[in-house]
Amino acid sequence: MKDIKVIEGTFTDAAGRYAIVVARFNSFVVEALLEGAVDTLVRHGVKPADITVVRVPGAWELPVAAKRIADKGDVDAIIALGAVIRGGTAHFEYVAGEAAKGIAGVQNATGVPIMFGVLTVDTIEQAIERSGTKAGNKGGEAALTALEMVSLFKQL
Ligand code: INI
Repeated sequence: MKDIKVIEGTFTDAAGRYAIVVARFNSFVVEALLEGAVDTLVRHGVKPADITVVRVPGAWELPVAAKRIADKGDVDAIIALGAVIRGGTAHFEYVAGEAAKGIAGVQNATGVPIMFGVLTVDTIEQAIERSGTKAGNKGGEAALTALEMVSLFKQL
């Protein structure tokens, strides 16, 4: 990489304002994702006063709430957290698909980085594994990505 200019984010440049949008649906899993996200931000030096938690009913409502927050212009990154767990009908496909598409759309439309911390899993066991047990905590991982993006955007 000699003589090549590389711009990248770090995890040590904590200053920034973060909103965490949290779906209430499947709350036993999603609250664990929220704990992981807050813990990761605070342990990397983000001030609690710079973190705002916004609750919405379900993953379906994450994009529109994220859009409203992004449009206000007072946060540097948004972390969207939810859990969509497959049931016996096609409902899962609609909710998971629109949450993903919607969040991507808001991120691209507003330029505010929005982390996709939404579990889309087949079983409750898979959700539990990803919310603080054997597959880690996807809320914490989303928060790390947010830190990196805020740090990166300060340089771009
Ligand atoms: N919302 C979720 O966050 N996860 C789910 O698994 C889920 N399922 O399976 O139904 C879910 N549905 C609710 C949805 O997000 C909306 O809140 C609801 O349809 C009202 O708009």
